[in-house]
Amino acid sequence: MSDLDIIKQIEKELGVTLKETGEIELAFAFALELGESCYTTDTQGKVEGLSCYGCNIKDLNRIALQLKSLTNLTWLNLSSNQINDLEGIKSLTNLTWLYLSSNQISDLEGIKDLTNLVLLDLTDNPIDALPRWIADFHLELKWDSGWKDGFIYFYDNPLKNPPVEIVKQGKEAVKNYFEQLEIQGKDEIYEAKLMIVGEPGSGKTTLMNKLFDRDFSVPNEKTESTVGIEVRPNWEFAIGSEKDFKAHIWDFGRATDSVHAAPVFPYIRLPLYING
Ligand SMILES: Nc1nc2c(ncn2[C@@H]2O[C@H](COP(=O)(O)OP(=O)(O)OP(=O)(O)O)[C@@H](O)[C@H]2O)c(=O)[nH]1
Ligand SMILES: [Mg+2]
Repeated sequence: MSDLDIIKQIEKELGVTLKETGEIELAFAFALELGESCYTTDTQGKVEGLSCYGCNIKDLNRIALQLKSLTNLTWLNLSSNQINDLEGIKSLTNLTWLYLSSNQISDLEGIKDLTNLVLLDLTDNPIDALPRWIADFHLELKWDSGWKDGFIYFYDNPLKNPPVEIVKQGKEAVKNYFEQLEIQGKDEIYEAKLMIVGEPGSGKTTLMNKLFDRDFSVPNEKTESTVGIEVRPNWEFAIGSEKDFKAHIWDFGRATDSVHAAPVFPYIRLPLYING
């Protein structure tokens, strides 16, 4: 079966028309800049580039056999589909450029053996964890989206393990993260800052005292206003897990009410607010 027969099969299976674009540079422009579905052939008429952009592909196995039969295929664009399983491209080891942005990919196992890749675009997928082996993969990791060779692009993925801040620093930092994890293990931190903000005299300090001591009785006489910010650490309470939760309370005083203190909030990491 010729490569063009295979292209026809893919068109039929996906219900799309693929445009012959001639040169790979043109295909690049058509596929990546215009989001077109197209293919490109070499001088022998063998397909070397294929773009099935936005072809509504959920199950890659529908065209896996055809992709495998395109033996000269090095450039593949499957962006803007709903692919979540990469099993269908696992054995396409000739691939050099692979575009998988805007899909439903979270498991990267299918690209592990694609050792000839020079660019892999995984922008805008639901990847929240990277596999350990990615730190030894031959491409550099980049928190970005782009078309420069030498990188795997991860922009717009909800990465937690390792966190985005680590991925932004590149492969060496990711490698270091995994090594530290192996050495030190992982631990959950049940700790937070609790900021009590509100109008002067609205009862912030009283609330803090009550949180620390249930029996604290609300004074009848006028109390002194808080000056600045009073920080009381270690308010502990059970949350039904093996550890108690610990909160460090920040009580904002009259001159540092919510309006005046608002500019400092973004610089205080992970706070909980009570706004009176
Ligand atoms: N009746 C009643 N009085 C309260 C309550 N909470 C606070 N108060 C009284 O309100 C007054 C002000 O309370 P604080 O807790 O000092 O208020 P605050 O928001 O910390 O005030 P600043 O530090 O000046 O901003 C005190 O006289 C308290 O006794 C409450 O729940 N009920
Ligand atoms: Mg106060």
